[in-house]
Amino acid sequence: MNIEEKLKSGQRLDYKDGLALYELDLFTLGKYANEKRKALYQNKAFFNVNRHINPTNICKDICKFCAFSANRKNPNPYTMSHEEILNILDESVKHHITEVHIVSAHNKDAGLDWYMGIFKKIKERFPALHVKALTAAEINFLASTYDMSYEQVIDLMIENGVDSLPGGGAEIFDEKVRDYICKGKVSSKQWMQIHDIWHKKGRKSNATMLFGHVEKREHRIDHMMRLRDQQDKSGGFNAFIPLVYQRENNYLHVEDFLSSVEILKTYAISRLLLDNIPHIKAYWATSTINLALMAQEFGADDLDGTIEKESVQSAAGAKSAAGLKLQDFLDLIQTSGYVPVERDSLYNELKVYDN
Ligand code: V47
Repeated sequence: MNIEEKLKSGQRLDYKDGLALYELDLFTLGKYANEKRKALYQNKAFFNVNRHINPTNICKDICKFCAFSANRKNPNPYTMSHEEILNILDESVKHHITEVHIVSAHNKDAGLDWYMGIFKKIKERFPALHVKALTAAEINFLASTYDMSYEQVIDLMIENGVDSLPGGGAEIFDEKVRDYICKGKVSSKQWMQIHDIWHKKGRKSNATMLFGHVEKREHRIDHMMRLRDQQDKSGGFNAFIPLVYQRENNYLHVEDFLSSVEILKTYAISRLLLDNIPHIKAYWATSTINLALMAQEFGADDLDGTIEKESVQSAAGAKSAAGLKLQDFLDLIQTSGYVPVERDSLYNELKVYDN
């Protein structure tokens, strides 16, 4: 059976099929991915009104792809005070954000109390705000720094008001590539274990994949297959987010960058392979908003959100530093033929912009 016959048969795809999908031309592949996407969500394009906060850029790890952490290339270390973070949110809630997304570096001086303290204060001041915070890499960092188990850190997070986990820190699971791009950080197994524990607590999380650097197609497919296996066991991933590698101000020397065709193929393949993860997010901060809108025709159904301010990807060249205005976001989605659907962090529909 060739790959198109297998797609038509509705059988579950395997690793080899994933690689074969890359060999299809973009439009054939896109047709199958779009059929799946349309069957699930018709022409809805999901987004949320959110605020990203990156509270510190001081990091004990050196990931070659990272332009955010303070180092020779970015010599401006900072750590926000709790007051600063709360002031930011005072402003953001005026724009009706429903989610705060908090991701930062592995900073020993900030520490466990500092993190748990800010989560608690956010929940006290803004009880309705969904707190999506701490990647598995940060949880691993806190657990090892304070000699705690993952479960102990996770229980503290829940106690202090964290609602869901962002998908960061996954990078590429293949151990060789991972060692090359981010040696010393949370391992692939540990990343999975942390999400497994989180899911077993009845909570939701996301999963990312950083691609377009030194990895090959086979590593992307392997990454997706490992996530699909985990999802079969624990079922708590809401969204898969392929993050397109941004090339500036970092220590990874990449000669060949991905074509838009390869990026769109990767979104489409993720929709077809990850039959058990409901949402595929084209995170516009790394794909550009134009390609994120195109990706809606190639399997993606979500665009992340308005963001307001973003420091991780923009440090490496992405045009996401100031987020996107809600009205611009809506206009872009509508003029590309989709119905913008504002969702909450758990994908409940809050508002459908259908006129
Ligand atoms: O894990 C770092 C990535 C991630 C670069 O869960 C880079 O909804 C591209 O986790 N080029 C953190 N990416 C961001 C993250 C995230 C983002 C959006 C939505 C969600 C979600 C989570 O940023 C890291 C890393 O893979 N990153 N440097 C770079 N040069």
